[in-house]
Amino acid sequence: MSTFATAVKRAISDKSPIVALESTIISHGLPRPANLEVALEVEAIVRANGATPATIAMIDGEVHIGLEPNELDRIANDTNVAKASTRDLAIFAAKGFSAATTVAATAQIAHAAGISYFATGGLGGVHSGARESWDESADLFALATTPITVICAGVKSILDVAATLERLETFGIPLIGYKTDRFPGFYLIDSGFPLEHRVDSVSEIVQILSKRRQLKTDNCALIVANPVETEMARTTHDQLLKAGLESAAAKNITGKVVTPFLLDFFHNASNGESLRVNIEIIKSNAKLAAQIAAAAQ
Ligand code: PSU
Ligand code: MN
Repeated sequence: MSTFATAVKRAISDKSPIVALESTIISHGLPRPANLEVALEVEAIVRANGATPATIAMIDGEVHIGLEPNELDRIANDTNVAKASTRDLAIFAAKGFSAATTVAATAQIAHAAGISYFATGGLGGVHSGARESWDESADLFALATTPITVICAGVKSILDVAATLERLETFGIPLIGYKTDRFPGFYLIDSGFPLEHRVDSVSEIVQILSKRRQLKTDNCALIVANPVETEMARTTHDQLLKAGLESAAAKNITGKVVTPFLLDFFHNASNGESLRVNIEIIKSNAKLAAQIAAAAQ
């Protein structure tokens, strides 16, 4: 059912560290041609920090764990690549479609393949207006049921952050800040909400992971929140957020296209600023994920 890239196959047999990477950010989260450049750089960062990258996607109905360069190119440049959450995987597989995987789908595929570390940009969560729309990312439920360590810059600031934090608590998903006491807001260093738990080193994270196994509380994800270093200008951010949400509402954007729409709105309207931050985020999370994976060996 799944095809493993050569390097990933080797890493599995050597029992050397592997970091899973999602592909929705490549095909639906970043504009071309930056998306392919970033995807390649992110893989190089994982390697430079002692782990093997495994970018996950579906190609012609087949799940790929690790992409060869031509496959990464296809995910980045083929406009027919769909967005697959967990529920879409079997349907797309049966139809022979190609699709990028979200955090939810990537986490589940990675776990099934025995991969324990996963880097992404920002997690999906509860959308603003969810009281009426019920729009809540499938990422939350997947993280509640998948044992994996996810390194991210918090949740996208386009979401209802307070509601998302409550849902993470309800689902029992542990959340730790890396060198921060504040929950990061993707484009922003601080989403405005505090974190209960902070760590200041990779070794502390490794210790927590080992305690999770001992206490058998490792049946869900552990989220490591790693804030961006140079955030987006706050005034630009707040203006764009308001305009983006208004535009989505005016255009009746619903369902799985909401997140790509808003990310694209930010990229178009921020003069490259949101793109710069988005790239910094994914690179820095990939680095930290590789360091954790290598240290946990
Ligand atoms: N973070 C990014 N860019 C993205 C995403 C996250 O920096 O494109 C994607 C992830 O794949 C995440 C998805 O799982 O957005 C959430 O989509 P939704 O809100 O429809 O669940
Ligand atoms: Mn949604």
